[in-house]
Amino acid sequence: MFKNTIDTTSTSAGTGFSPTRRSFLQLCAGLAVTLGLPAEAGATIAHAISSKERPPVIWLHFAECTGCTESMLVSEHPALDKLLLEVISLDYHETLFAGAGHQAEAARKESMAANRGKYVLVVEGAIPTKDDGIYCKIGGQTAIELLNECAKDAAAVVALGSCAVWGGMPSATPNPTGCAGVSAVWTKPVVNIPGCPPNPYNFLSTLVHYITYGRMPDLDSQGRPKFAYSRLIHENCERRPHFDNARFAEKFGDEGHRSGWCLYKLGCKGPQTYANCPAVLFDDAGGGSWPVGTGHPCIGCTEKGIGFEQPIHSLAELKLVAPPASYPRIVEEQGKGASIAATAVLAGGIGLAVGAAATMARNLGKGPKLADNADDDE
Ligand code: FSX
Ligand code: SF4
Ligand code: F3S
Repeated sequence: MFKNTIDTTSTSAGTGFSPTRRSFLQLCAGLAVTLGLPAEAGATIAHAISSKERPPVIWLHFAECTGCTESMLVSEHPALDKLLLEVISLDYHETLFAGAGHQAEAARKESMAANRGKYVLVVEGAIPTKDDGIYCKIGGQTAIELLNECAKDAAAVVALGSCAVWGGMPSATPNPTGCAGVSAVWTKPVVNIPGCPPNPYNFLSTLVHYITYGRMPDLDSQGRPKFAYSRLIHENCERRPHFDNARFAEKFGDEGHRSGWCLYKLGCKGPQTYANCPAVLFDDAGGGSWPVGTGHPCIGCTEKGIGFEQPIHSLAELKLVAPPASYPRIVEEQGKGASIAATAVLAGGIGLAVGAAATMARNLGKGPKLADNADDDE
């Protein structure tokens, strides 16, 4: 039995949380790979989780649907929810707390005072900022006041879910309560883990990195962990070969849709969305357990300005030169190859919509470089 943490010596899954040593080590190796570390780092992670003090966590809820917490609770990997609760010391969480009212608030203040400068603050939900924040109050305090009070002495602040990162669904136009992300109120560094809901595995990997190495993982220019948000969904999508060969579902339920073809023409925002959904999947439900895998276009839930703002069926902007059939020939210099008109005809000829063809024509000749996140790539 390890100090203050998980019993990873068990050889039986049992009825409570008691992972076998083998499954625990497998999970740690998986976390290492997700973090972009060699699988051998799994042993370091396992040792850290098993031997270090669990960091105290204060977990706030503001304007949201609580799907972020829900997605943790129904996750596997194995029993990720329970592992998560064993990896951290969850001192305050409004939806999981048995206590309520003054009792719960007292527990929060007590933990914050006892762990000044050591606790991790997790914020779930957007912060209503209009009219001095009166549209979200807990225990008589506005979300703005609570966030400032709890962030002040935190070792790290994590915004979990698109609501907390950039406002998410509650901030959709016309945004009557002025919902915004944590960074609109708390201007010091914040680790942003967007997604509606965010992938629990990304959250756990971030915490495990913090516990193992004493610091948060490397972040991109939007404060997102690079290990999870450096690549476009379109780069790792299992339907990409269909995109590249101009095989598109045109309507829900048509033959292309039933055959698993690309969902671009149904409005998939994978070409504009940075997230590791197709690589990490959700909840160990097997292959295909992510939106596109189930036949629904990605709505860009991780991306500000796309999720809950762009119409679901609008065509995504293509950030990368694609498909390969339309690349300039290797002997032609980039940017000097096929003419705009010629490439537009070519793109149209392979079945892309007119708007997409024009976008592609603009992009052709630029080479496969990320348009936005290039500076963030490791
Ligand atoms: Fe938002 Fe999370 Fe979407 Fe819901 O709490 S990111 S609406 S899944 O629950 O904040
Ligand atoms: Fe996958 Fe969407 Fe890209 Fe098609 S457009 S390959 S469904 S991410
Ligand atoms: Fe969200 Fe798109 Fe992933 S809708 S969950 S970013 S596939």
